Amino acid sequence: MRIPLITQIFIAFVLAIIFGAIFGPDIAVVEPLGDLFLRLIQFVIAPLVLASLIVGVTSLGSGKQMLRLGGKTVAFFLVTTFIAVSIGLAMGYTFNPGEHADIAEPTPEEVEEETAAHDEDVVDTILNIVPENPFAGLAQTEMLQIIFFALALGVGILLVGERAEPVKNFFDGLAEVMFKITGGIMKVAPIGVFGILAPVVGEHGLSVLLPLLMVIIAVAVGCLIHILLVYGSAVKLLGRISPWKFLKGMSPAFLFGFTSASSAATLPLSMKNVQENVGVSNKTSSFVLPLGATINMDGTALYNGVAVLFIAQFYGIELAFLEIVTVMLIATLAAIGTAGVPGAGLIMLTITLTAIGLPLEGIALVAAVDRTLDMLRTATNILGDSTCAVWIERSEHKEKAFQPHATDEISS
Ligand code: DAS
Repeated sequence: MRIPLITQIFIAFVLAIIFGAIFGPDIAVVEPLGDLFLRLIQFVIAPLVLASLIVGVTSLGSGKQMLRLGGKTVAFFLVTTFIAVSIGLAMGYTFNPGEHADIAEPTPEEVEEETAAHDEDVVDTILNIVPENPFAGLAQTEMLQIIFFALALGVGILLVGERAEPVKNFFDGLAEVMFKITGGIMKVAPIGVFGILAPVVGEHGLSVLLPLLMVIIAVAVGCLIHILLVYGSAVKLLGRISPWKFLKGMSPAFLFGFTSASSAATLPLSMKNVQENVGVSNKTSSFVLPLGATINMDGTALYNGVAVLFIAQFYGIELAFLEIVTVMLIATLAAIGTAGVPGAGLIMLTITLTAIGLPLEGIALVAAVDRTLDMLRTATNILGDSTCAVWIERSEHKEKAFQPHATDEISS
């Protein structure tokens, strides 16, 4: 009987606590296991982001009508994702989950050095988004440059159309290969989590883990705010339907997304609910929801905001304003390349941490409670996709919109 990966990671987390508590600082001997896991994650990040982002952009399809509808849909996704990561950062600053970690406070000289390393001029940061050489950006894992390169290639493929089909197929294949390799790497995540976490507990004691509870609370409160405020007002003001009717109608998909932690697995139920209970047409839901399950991740972006601040606080690193802006940009754009499968948000967090130079070891800390966090962010992702479908339905069909109708069996 195969133990699910997320359970294996949780078992590794418990073992790390036990061994850390028993052996104390001597457990540092297992650190290379964690370092190896982190190097494996860093090894896939650049090609994974490049290929998955290009696939996300080119999944808009070609043709004027598709590009118009796709443009509106992606614009909505980007706005709500940007708001989500902002709410996540606000929750991180409100709950300060990593503040009470008793990791040794850095000396003033270290803080001076660290801050200097993070301080950058606004203009330089913005100019640095555009790579002088895209392959150099890839080689140095310059996240914003990789994202810029991927968006440019994706849009270029869309504009060239038919003749660029071989290029599109190449990146479709590369994305699939990179997801497969990432899946393989995630299989050794339990060993990596143990190798990273046990020395942290060994050196700093059990109390160092209390902040994880605060991370879960911060993400849960943030998702609730995002759902009630952002989605509630969007369906009311843009869709001109009752938020209560919308939330009630989407509740089966919301709950399935929560338990399965997979937007992709929830897609058939989301489409059924949004058509039968909310009244969005099959045409609109068949375009918006599959696209949303692939490139729209409000819950994941919100989680990124909380987790980045938690890890910075945990390691006593003060983020500069520009780094906060970078996090918002990365979390918004990287969501396009994050797959709707369990644990995808953890990979996206790696991208954000790499972009602003925060310790990747923080991944092992949040990985331990990732399953709970994944349920919260996936359920939010589901509602984000259907909120967009409500707006598109109203904007495309005006007064003829929202005729609830039975759906024939939707192929998953
Ligand atoms: N589990 C992902 C999803 O299916 C979200 C995530 O991992 O952040 O939407």
